[in-house]
Amino acid sequence: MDTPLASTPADDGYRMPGEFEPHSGCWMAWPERPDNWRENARPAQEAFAAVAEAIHVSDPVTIAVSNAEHDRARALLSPGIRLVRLPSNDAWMRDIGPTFVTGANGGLRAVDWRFNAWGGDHDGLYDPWDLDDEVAAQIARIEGVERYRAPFVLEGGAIHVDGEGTVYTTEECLLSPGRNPKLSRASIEAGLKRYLGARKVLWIPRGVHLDETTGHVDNLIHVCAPGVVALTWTDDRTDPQHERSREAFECLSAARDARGRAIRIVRLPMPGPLTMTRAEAQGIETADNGMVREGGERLAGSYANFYIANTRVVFPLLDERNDATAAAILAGLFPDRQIVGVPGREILLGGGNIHCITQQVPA
Ligand code: KQY
Repeated sequence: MDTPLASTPADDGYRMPGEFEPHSGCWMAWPERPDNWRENARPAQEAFAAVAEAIHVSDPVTIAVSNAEHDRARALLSPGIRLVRLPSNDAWMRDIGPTFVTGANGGLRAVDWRFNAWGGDHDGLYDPWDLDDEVAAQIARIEGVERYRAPFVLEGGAIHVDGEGTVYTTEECLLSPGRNPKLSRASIEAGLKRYLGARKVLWIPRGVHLDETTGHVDNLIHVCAPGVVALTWTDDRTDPQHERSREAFECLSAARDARGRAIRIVRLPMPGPLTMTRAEAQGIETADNGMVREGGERLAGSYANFYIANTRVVFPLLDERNDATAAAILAGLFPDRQIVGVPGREILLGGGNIHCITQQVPA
């Protein structure tokens, strides 16, 4: 089982289901690196624990944790949340975990993408990233499922799917020089289709302004159902996000998905603009080959960065002026699920949000 399969999911009739399809569980990882999470990651650990508890009401949660942090995590979490001793360089399970694919016969398999910390030697966020790159294979082993090792760099946050043949991504991210500089757009598109069991790739130009992942699609949009997309939006034409969101809106309005449907686009307000305070920045340690944080820097906050659990949608509370509006829009998009807000600022300070720290296991 530790040797990757030589075929691809498309060869074997597997596909990545939409996140809105049923789950058997959800994986997360425990934050601890002090050069990304302020005050030795203690506030972030509380935020991650709150996300885990909110999801666990609906989807059984497993958290990967280092030996050093195991007991602390155990003390903070409900007994029903499973902890697995599995080290990583940081805690972005969407990006370091496997993307699960399912077969028509109900089989479950894992896709293990190559991971290079969002840009490798070109503009990666830290070095080394070797533990992160091992996580997907370890999770496949723990879940007892066979694994495909994709021959190119990709993170789970760089893609969204509708489960019916459509992949959504951004050019800014997947054509960035730090990921697959030797691959053409056509080969990346072919790789996405083969490893996600998809037929059509919709390329949105850019992601969220100043997103340090270089434009992850999961911070800009969320696929809520086949043919229905939530898009982060600001009406403020002077804000750099306006042009990015408008481009995405125009691109998706003109597109047809793999089934030939027009896409319904629902706008979610952009929180803020939000910035890191000087006190928050001072609580983050500086390290060689790590991230640099400064007070006043703008944060890439987005309500689109939520997790669709079986019975609820867990979204980040980011801005009192907009949280209730975001919740009301999500309630309209997900009438059969409870909408649950969890404080998201501490996660945002690390560079992402709830979608970035979770990875669903399809039922
Ligand atoms: O957004 C994500 N999927 C990951 C964010 C990584 C930030 C690292 N500091």
